[in-house]
Amino acid sequence: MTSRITCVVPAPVEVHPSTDSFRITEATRVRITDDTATVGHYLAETLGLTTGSTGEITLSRQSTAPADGYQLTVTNTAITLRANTETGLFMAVQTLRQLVSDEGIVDGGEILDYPRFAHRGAMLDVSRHFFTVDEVKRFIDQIVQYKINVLHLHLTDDQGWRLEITNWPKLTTIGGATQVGGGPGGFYTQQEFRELVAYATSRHITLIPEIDIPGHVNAALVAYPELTCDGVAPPLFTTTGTATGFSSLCTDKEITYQFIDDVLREVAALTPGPYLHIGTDEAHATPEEGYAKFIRRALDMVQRYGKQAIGWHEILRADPPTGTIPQFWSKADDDPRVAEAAARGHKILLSPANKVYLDMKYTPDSPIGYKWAGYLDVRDVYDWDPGTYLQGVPEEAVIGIEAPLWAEHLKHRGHIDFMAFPRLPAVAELGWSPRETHDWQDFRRRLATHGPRWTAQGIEFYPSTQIPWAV
Ligand code: NGO
Repeated sequence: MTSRITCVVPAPVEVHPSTDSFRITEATRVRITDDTATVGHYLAETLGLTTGSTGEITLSRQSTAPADGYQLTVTNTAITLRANTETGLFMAVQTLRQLVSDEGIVDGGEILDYPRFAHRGAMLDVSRHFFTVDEVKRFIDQIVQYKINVLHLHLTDDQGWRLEITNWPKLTTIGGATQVGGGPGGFYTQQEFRELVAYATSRHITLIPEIDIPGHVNAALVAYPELTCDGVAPPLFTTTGTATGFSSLCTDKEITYQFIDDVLREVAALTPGPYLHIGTDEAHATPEEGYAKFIRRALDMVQRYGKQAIGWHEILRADPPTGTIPQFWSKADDDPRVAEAAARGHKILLSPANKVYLDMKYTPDSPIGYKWAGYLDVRDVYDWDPGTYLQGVPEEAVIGIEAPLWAEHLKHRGHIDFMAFPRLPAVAELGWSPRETHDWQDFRRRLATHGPRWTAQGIEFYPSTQIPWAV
């Protein structure tokens, strides 16, 4: 049996296995001090241990690892987690969890670890199919195990508006009433959304809310027909349709700007993180001139409410200021407009559809998913380099990577599991691990040992034939 310390995902910067091993028993305690209490309690809760003023498992806020990195040492008698920040300690806990066997044996050795990219994200679309607060919390607990630190929530689209806006209540009572397939849909009250944000924060996840404008807004137009140019309410949209980008806010009406100002102000106030995502993709029903004017006004609002804007890469059509982050999502590895933006100083967020769109089928036999960007089995998702992938976009310009999970085909949480696992851990490794550790054969060997762990956690993963799963 190979040591679990050689099976960590994402691969750590340095791993030095030893012949020691620590046995966790009912008597094992986590030592809590003032500056490590929060993560210490989380660790104890996760491993089912008690805490005390002494203990064999200790956490320390002094480390030679860079911020958000950590050191982890396991000997026969002690486990030590060291980091300069709480986030670093939290990451150390995630690694430690992977070292514990069912019998409580922790393989010995030393790890030094820190992330390659700052932004390691997953996106969940709660518009096409609605997912409850508990379902999103469950997803958060799944992804933090792989050191994902950003959750982007796609809160609005043609099929449903999922966040309560107090000044525009019909957005949710009417616009949130259904979903793809015509089911009951749903939405988050502001109180529920705050609860989600707090949960994410407690897991060292930055939550990025997305309000997709000026296109992808059919649900809002049903609720408030005054936002259309002809004033006529369209019907609710409960299919995936054949046309994308068929709806648009009317960029010539002043009420449109009152509307987005209210929405962006309320969303900013609910969000402690630095970013607001304003969509901007596939605005095919918005006239070109209206698009640029609209985006610039929206960007001014985002800035006024103290946030930094992210938009799908079409946002570059409006020549936004360099603080705006384009999220690249096409399936080509070359986009001159994105390369120019990087050269001007924009940070780029990478979500190439043919690499990390988790709504794509794995193979032609997959029961759910799209295939417009290709079939993406684990190796397709793993075998590329975000630092060199997009022509003219050097590693320094890349803020990180994000795997979108669009939900046209995700009817329940089992579908989230199936599409995210095992692919999301592959994306997480691209975001976290140094390029030098990148090795498909070694990755499949390590990943194989995680299958039983997912099964124990009730994650209904896809057993890709590319991985030699352990049983
Ligand atoms: C596109 C589109 C989404 C779809 C998704 C499906 C972007 C940024 N806009 O990605 O509305 O849900 O494809 O794969």
